[in-house]
Amino acid sequence: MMTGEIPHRDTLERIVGVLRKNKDILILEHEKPDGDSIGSGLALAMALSSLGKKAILLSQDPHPAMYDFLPGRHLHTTVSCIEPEDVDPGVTVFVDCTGPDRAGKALSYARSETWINLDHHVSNSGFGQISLVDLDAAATGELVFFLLKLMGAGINLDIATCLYVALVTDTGGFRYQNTTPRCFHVAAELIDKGVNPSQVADQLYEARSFSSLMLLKNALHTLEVYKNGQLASIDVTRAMLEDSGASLEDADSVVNYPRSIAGVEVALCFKESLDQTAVHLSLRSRSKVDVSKIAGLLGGGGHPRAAGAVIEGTFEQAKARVFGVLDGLEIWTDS
Ligand SMILES: [Mn+2]
Repeated sequence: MMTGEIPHRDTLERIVGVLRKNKDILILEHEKPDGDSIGSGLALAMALSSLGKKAILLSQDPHPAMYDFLPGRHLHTTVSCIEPEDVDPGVTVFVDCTGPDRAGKALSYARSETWINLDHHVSNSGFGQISLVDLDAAATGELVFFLLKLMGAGINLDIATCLYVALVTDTGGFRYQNTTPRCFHVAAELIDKGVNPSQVADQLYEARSFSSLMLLKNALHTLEVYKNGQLASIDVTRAMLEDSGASLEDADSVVNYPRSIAGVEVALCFKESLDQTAVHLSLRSRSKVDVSKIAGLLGGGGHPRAAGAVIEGTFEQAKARVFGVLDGLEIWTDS
């Protein structure tokens, strides 16, 4: 099966032109990188390396351990391991970043004149000399796939695995509303390259740590529903993290549990920061409510079905503020 036509051919050709002209290429992920940012970044870095480029994939934060199985890790580094002076990129590619600031501390390394913006978030600011923001792309990895095809970079099994992980993670295992025919066509081509879907799923979803389950056990005690069962909320406190020995990244999947309740449209997960000065809010919705707008009201952003915000203050203050905003929305029905 082939994906046939390449979308955004003109923009992608401009990007290929810039990448061809430059030897030193810096690729930036967003803070707290997810499977899409990591998979897209590693795939692009490996492909550029295979074309003789000096590609560095850089992020503010380390990759979560669940992605340790991915190839190409030798091309990735974090800001704590390299100085800005050690990097002299001719071009910088931002993957999966709504704006330059999303790169966090890695932004100060982007000293090239040219920035390329590859993303699929509705809240993308359109930054960069060349910007390709495709809201129909299930993942940024889908855009990297077409870029590599156009560039004539061979998509080997290593690159295919990274792109496949980008697709799987951003679609929640091909379950969310962003799962499109095109996304499946790309996935099929990657499987043709040798990706083993069940092995990848095993690595991503069936290899949890005991401590992450203990964290979930504690968090489930706080599960509550509101608004006639349309809103559900769960808490992850610092104490729960300490008791369970789980990591902050283990808390990322907790929001899926309130979202999985029948009838729930909006799910919230409140995660207390380790210094207890802020709360990280994750928002998810099932099919109707655009949670990126709710996150926007709280100073955050994201996708219609998955968004987030950081709220300063104690746990109680942050929760009160969020519920105050949610109470003011006319999205809840009586039955
Ligand atoms: Mn993404």
